[in-house]
Amino acid sequence: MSFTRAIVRPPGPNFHQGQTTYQGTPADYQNALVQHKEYCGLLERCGLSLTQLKPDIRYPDSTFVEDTAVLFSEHAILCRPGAPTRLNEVAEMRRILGQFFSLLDSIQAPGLLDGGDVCQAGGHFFIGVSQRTNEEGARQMAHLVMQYGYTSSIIDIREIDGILHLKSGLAYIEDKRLVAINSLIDRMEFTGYQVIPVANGAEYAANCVRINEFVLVADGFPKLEDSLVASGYQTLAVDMSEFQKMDGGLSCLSLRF
Ligand code: CIR
Repeated sequence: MSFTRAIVRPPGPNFHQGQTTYQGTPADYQNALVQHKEYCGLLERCGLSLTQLKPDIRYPDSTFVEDTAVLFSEHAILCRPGAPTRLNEVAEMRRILGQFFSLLDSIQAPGLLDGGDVCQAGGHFFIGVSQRTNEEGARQMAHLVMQYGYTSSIIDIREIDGILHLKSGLAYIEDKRLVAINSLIDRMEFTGYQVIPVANGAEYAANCVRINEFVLVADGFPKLEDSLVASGYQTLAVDMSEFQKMDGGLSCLSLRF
């Protein structure tokens, strides 16, 4: 798949007030801005032109734009985020995406779906049911992609500790290859894919992103980078520590298309 654009939104000064399970030192806004800038620089290095939205202090989690929409081919599906504090992030994204996509589908109540639970693997979608995405939201998503000729499988991650979304523990890096945490690795839905495992304790690294000829990875996980390089990929690493404190991964910081 080749990408030419991405939508990003730098964090606002109240970014640390977003949803998180992390209980350590609060995320640092200035440092987050620096990390976000580096992230944007790497997206540009991958060949993407960026649409930078303004920080929106009404929604402290709105830097995690990926949860508001699922984009594929010429299609855009607006999500219905499962955290009530995030539900209205979608309204502005609808307006922005309207500039690029002529037809916008959307997940309808009582369905709830976060973009972080949707992992496209070529013509197939893995759709997570999580603490944020309910069965109805996953079912609607599966139905919408089916209308466009894609297949899907639904993966319930509610019993898996330590991951917020399906993509917190799973990435598709093209070439029929997935990167996955150990608690997902043996799922029968992944039959036919080569799965690159992420070591216990390094689960955060699983949320990597293939963009054109590169795989973007979180800095500080050399074993995964070594495995990717050994499999023939070129990696680019970025420090994500402030976003990790807010339970956010690499993929969440952009919508790529
Ligand atoms: C949240 O809890 O909604 C945000 N603090 C983090 C969202 C991360 N998004 C993602 O993994 N796709």
